Amino acid sequence: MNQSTVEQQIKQLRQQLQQANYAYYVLDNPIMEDAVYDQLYRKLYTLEQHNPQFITADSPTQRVGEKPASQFVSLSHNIPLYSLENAFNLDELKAWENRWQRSAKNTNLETIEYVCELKIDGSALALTYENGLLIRGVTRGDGSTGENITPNVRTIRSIPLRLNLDNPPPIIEVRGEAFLPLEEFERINEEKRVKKEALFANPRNAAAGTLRQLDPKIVDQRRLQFFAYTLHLDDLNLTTQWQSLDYLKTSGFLVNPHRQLCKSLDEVANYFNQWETGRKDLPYMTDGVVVKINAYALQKTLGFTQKFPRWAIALKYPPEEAPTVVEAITVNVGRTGAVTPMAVMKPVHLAGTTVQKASLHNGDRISDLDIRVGDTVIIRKAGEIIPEVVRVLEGLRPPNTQPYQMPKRCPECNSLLVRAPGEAVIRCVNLSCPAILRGSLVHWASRDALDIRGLGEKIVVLLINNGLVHSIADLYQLTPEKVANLERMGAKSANNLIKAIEGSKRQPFARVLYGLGIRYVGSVTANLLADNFTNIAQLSQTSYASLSSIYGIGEEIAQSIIDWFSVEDNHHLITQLKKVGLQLEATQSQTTIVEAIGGPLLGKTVVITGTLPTLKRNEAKALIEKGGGKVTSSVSQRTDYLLVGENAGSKLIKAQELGIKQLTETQLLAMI
Ligand code: 3B8
Repeated sequence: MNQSTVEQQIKQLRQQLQQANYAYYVLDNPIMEDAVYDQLYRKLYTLEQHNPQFITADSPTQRVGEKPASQFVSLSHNIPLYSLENAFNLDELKAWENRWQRSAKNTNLETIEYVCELKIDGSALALTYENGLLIRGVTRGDGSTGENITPNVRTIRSIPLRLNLDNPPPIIEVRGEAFLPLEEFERINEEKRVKKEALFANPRNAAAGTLRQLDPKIVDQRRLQFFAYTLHLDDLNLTTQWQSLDYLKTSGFLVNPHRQLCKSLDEVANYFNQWETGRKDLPYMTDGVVVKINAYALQKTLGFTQKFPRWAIALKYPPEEAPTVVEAITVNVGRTGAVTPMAVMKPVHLAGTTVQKASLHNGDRISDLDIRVGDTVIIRKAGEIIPEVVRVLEGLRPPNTQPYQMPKRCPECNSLLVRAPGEAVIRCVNLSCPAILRGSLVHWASRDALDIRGLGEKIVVLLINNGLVHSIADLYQLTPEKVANLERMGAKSANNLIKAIEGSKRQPFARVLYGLGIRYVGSVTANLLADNFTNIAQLSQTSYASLSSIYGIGEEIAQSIIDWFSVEDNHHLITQLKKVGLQLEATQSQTTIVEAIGGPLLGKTVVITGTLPTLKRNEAKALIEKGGGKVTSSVSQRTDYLLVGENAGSKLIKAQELGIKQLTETQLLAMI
């Protein structure tokens, strides 16, 4: 092969690989198989190795530099890299609008355009391209001086080494956010966990830490990505931020697709609210929304303060994760006897509330995460629920800490704790443990159960400690006189409490069932039971089979109900509750499906297949359930009937093989 053919071939390969890279990393729309890419890459690599005179900086083979840097060199930014001012709510956003309007008095708000972008939680980078070629990548640093991390920047596949422009400008600076996709962040931390190295606290730290890695090979293994969001170009045909984003996209950058042009702060607020939940489904971290004035002319008029541009602001979402220090680990015994460890922490602000306690779930989780007293941890509030500890910042661990040991004995009654096989929780199984009684009473009085106002944990503890209450039924023996003797209880609150307890006798059957605190019987299941059983006697005598045939009651729930009624004390409790007048029968409206008990399909499992002549699938299902049956989706040994319609497929064949009885729609209708 002569020199010019080699050069030609190298060029062609490079072009093919560049296109493939762009399609894969930017468009997320691969144009060739990975194996094909690898083959072409290897071919290019070999050709270049034999003809080093043809190696160019923008070759895909040159993304990962050979040698680790000994240190990074500081570089001053030609144009400072400002950061953004923060607004923490919509009022502060409005205040910002008022402020910029005062400095640009004659702007007409009717014609204002804001560009909203998601605020990517990563690390800002400034990239310089000379004649289309990436020559430099620098971190933000303090805004005026950053570090030259070009070799690392080159490993980021969504950063083009050469701009995708026919006539690239002589010089252009592109700014954006380098970030680690969440999946990649988890992978890296998992790898670190295995190697027993300190974990990264969050994707932002992980991205920043990776960019400052001296060995580009390590950077290359951690697949960073980059969203471009501004450009600085001398000869500017572009007049708006929106156009610039389009320009960046055409030049070959990854631009976040979720941008939006808004004509008022109301529209901005909508965008912000929409992404508050939407962002949880994104594969990368966002911590707010960036609001920018679209028109460059107005941006120029407004200019910058010492620290920030006046024409842009970050509207932040409340943080859902925060670091704090574990001051103690305590255990809590719940009403089921489950022993739950809790971290007591230095109070910290999180998603709008002050948090001091976090659930640690169970002993296994504590040892998996190796949470110790004294550790700095990251806590997270997922939705509205109790915060949890997500990880330990092991680098901040003080000396002489000890791994945590779960207690062997119940902290309340000192009996030995038990761990059932296959379960992560340990339990106190002493039925007279005060913690269990306390938990049961608090649950009985809770809002979705009997809703007894004024009977919270503090009063429950007082009642128990003064020997006034030994079971739920004892609540109904209390009198205003007995209660008024308790500390901090006046005559009035004593009366109110007794009234509230009396009032609970009118609560419907379903709430009583829920209040009993049968394991796995939440509000929904309790309602289902009240719908299916006329009274508690009927429920207590039912079989496992008929319970589990109720749609919505799985095997675990059914077994738990059977177990509960097998305890003698529980029968005693029910007798007492009945005596004092609690609702242990379903009212009329709750018994509409009571025909199900003893229905023609009682305890039978039915699978539906094919198109039925008149009934829709959900209608057939409702009918089967009305008859006491249960509908499942696949045919097995346990299927009793196959309801067959037209064009039945593999389910029919399987049912025939297993000798399962078949039903037609007409037969079903006749039955029920
Ligand atoms: C001006 C504009 C800083 C930023 C900016 O997703 C400025 O625009 C900036 F001085 O930091 N993290 C974004 C993001 C960050 C910035 C930005 N736009 N989308 C981000």
